[in-house]
This record gives sequence, C-alpha cells and structure tokens, in this order.
Amino acid sequence: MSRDTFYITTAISYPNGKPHIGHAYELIATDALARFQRLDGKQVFFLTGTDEHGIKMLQTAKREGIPARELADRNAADFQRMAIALNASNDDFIRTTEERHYAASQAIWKAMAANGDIYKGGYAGWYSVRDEAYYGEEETEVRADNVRYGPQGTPVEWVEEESYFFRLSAYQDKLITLYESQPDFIGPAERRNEVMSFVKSGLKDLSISRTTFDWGVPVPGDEKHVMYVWVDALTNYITGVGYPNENADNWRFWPADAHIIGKDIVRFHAVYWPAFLMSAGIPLPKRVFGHGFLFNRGEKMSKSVGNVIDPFAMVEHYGLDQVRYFFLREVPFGQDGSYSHEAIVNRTNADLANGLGNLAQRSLSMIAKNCGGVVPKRSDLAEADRAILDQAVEALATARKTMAEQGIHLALAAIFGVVAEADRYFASQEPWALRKTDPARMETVLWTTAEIIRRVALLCQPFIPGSAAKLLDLLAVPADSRDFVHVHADYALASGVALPAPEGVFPRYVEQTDASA
Ligand code: ME8
Repeated sequence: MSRDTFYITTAISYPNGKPHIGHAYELIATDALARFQRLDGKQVFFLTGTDEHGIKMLQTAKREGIPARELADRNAADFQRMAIALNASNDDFIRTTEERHYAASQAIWKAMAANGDIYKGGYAGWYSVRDEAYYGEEETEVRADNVRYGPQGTPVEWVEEESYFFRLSAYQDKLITLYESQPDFIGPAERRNEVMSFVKSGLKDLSISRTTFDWGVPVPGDEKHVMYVWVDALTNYITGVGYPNENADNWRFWPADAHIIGKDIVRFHAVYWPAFLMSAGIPLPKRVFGHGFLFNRGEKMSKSVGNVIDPFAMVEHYGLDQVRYFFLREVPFGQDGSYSHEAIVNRTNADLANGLGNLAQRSLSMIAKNCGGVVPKRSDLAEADRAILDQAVEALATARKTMAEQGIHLALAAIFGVVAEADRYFASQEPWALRKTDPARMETVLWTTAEIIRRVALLCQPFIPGSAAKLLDLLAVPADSRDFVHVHADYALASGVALPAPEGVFPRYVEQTDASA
C-alpha cells in the first residue's frame, strides 16, 4: 500500500562560509520534488538545515578569530535567508547545534552501543578535514607537491588518538543484501555501482569520536569524546521528525522517501547511515539520490554583476524563477552541469519569455480584446483541440513517473513539450483570421489555448511556483483548485468567468549595453 506521507531532505550544509550556487541548486531541486508530491495529494515533510560541528567549522572560526558558535550563527542565518530567497517550501530548518539534535544524536549512539556495535580503541590513519572523512591509505596518494591527497582531491592529515569505533565491518553483508534487494536504494545507477564496489572491497570499522577538540556532541557517558561530525550530521534526518520520541506527531514521516544529496557524499548516506540505522533498529530510508556538481564555465557572467556564483546575486540579476527553471531544465538531474551567462539567457528567453510567456500573453490579450475579458465561449471541440488538451494530461502522467525517479529535467521536458505543441496549434489555427470568418470557432480556439495554459501552469507550479501562480491568477483559477487533480478536464475553465487584465509574466532578458552597465 502506498503511504500518503512523503518525507524528503537535502543534505545539511556546512556553514563555514556563505551559501554558494551548489547549495542553491540542491535546495531548488529538492523543493521541486517536495512541491510536486504536495500538489499530487501527499502530506509532505521537507527538511533542510546546517551541519555546524566538525573540524572544518572549528578551523574556519579560528582563522577568523571568533568562537565556532558565532561563525555558525552568522552563516546559518544566510542559509536560512537563502531558503526564503529561493522560495523553498521547507517545513523545518534544522541546525545541528540545537538541543533537540543533541538529544537525538545521543539517543542513536546509545541504541548502537546497546546493540554491541560501539567499542573503544585507538585510531591511527588518514583524515581529510575538507571532506570530514577518514580514508584508508590505499585511497590516498602523495602528489608532486609532496602532499598526500584523498580520493576527492583534498589533503589528508595523519590522526592518532583514542577513539570509539562503530562495528561497520559487521554490516558489509547486510548492506550488500540491502542494495541487491532494494535496487532503488541508491540512484542514479553510477552512484549505486560505486557504492557497491566500495562495500564489496571490504569495510573496516569506523572511528566515530574525537578527543582533541570539544566542538561536537558529547559522547554519552564519556564526555572527553565528541562524536565524529558525520554521526551527528546524518542523525539530523531523524531529529527533524521527532526522534527519539517515537510518539512525536512527525515521526509518522519516517522512514524518509528520499535523501537528496551531492555525489561527493553518497558513501556517508548509502553506507554509514543505513548501517547506523540497522544497528539502532530504526527503519531505513527508501532512497538516496546523488545529484551532480555544478561548474561555472568560467567566463564572466555579466558586466553589471560581479560574482554570480552568489545565489542571491544570481536571483537578483536573472529573476528567481528564471534561475530555478534554468537549473532544473538544463542540467539532467544526477549528472554534472555547467552554467554560464549565455546558457541562462538562451534557455530562459527561449522557453519562458518566448515560449510559455509569449503564448499566454498573445492568447490572453486576444481574449481581453475580442471576448469581452471573460473566458471565451467553448463550442464543440475539434480533433486538433482535443489532441492538444490530452497532451497536457499525458504530461502529468509522464511527470509523475519521472519525478518519482528524480528525473526532474524529464518532467520539465514533457511539460514544455506541450507548450511547444500549443504554440504550433495556436499558429496553425490562426484565431486572428477566424475573428472575421468564424468568430465562434475563434472563441473555441482561444478557450482551448487558455485551458492549455491553465493545465501547463498547474504542472509548472513545483518548478517555478511564483510565475505559475501569476499565470493561474490571470486565468482566475481559485487558490483551492490548483493541485494536480485539477489538471483533469472536469475542472476546465468555465466560459463567461471574468478575467483580470492580462500582463506579462516572464520578462525577456535584454543584454545590457556598455553604456547602461
Ligand atoms: O557535505 N554543485 O556539506 P556541504 C552541486 N555537511 N552540489 C554541490 C556543490 C556543487 N558545486 N558543492 C556542494 C556537506 N554541493 C555535509 C553534508 S548531510 C548529513 C551533511 C552539495 O556544505 C554537496 O554535495 O559541503 C552536498 O550535498 C551539499 O551541497 C552540502 O555541501
């Protein structure tokens, strides 16, 4: 039986600096996935937040000459501001320095210990502060600069200290069984293969505490130790829904339906996290999806905007829904992508300004002028009308299927395929010519076009929520008639309903000249 709840999370970001475009990308994509399920009738819980412990935070704070907590407070506020600026619909924002999170982290630690999976020993090995990760010597290499690097290309340092260990080696077979019996547990396929071969190559027990600093969650019963940052970081996903209080109202959302993360941290989510959960007797998430990395193609993005890697500046410059649309449509979700000024301008001008925006503007202006500003009168539908209307319903079916597998770009391709087809429909029906020859048919064509825009706008809501809402306002669609059930013909526009004066929804990006820059 499929549940009517849906729980989705982003990674929690290190607030050792300001949010960058990679953080924004992950949040936008996860927001689209969350909004999609909400509009499709699920009770959704969407969690994001900040990962505030670890040596990386501590070192940055030292460099700045401020306490780690002050650094965390300052930058976490920027991450919260970014969520608002991106119109993210997260239901909560978790900070790992919160009281509730200390309680959850200590509870899962105790549960793992009670299961006999934690023991005290001594760690001697390589550690990357940048990745906050332990690596086996065979995963590292000394390069020409005489520095030793880990598999992600970050420097590693030798660590030797007393440490608690988690019996990860005991979970090797259980993890392989998990990946085999639940093939969807890790996506996309390349990430699944990487994890599979990592686990098959043999798992060593994991060092899960440190003694040389105290910025972290204290180990229960041995406060000389703080937990390894990834133990507490991963636990945020259950803290956020009430753990350890299994009577908490939100606990019904667990297990998570999807953890959306970047490809660099799949190992933590697909190996360590399920092992911790198995040990603590907590059900496992359904899926871990590792998206790709974004790269700036290097060119200067615009004369008037300095560093548009800053998500706030990017939104300010191109518009929020333009940025959302660009990343979600342009980059196949799960693969790496690059962005550049031209790519953003080309994509958003073509699909939003000249595509959907232009179609809406042209048809709604004709309606305002020729149909008395009300929804046109619909007579019998011709085959061409029916075909284009059906396509929008089919796009919903496609979007449901692709969004369930995080194929965000594929859902958008299907929806904007309808826009392209509707454009051809509008051009070939020539409603402007029908005005004189067959006004009743003109009204039907305009009705069909407006109805297509209604359906497309409903489908666009997860991706470009603000602009989709404006389009639906222009069609006088009531706020309570905007979820996906309403894509159906039963909820089609009713002829005669008054429409507000049409206005443009997607301004065309115009290159600034040197004089205006
Ligand atoms: O890894 N393009 O935090 P983080 C796309 N605190 N995604 C990117 C990116 C880029 N250029 N750069 C980073 C952490 N990301 C941990 C997570 S979860 C329990 C703890 C993604 O601030 C990255 O892959 O380094 C990760 O999913 C997220 O941004 C936060 O990265």
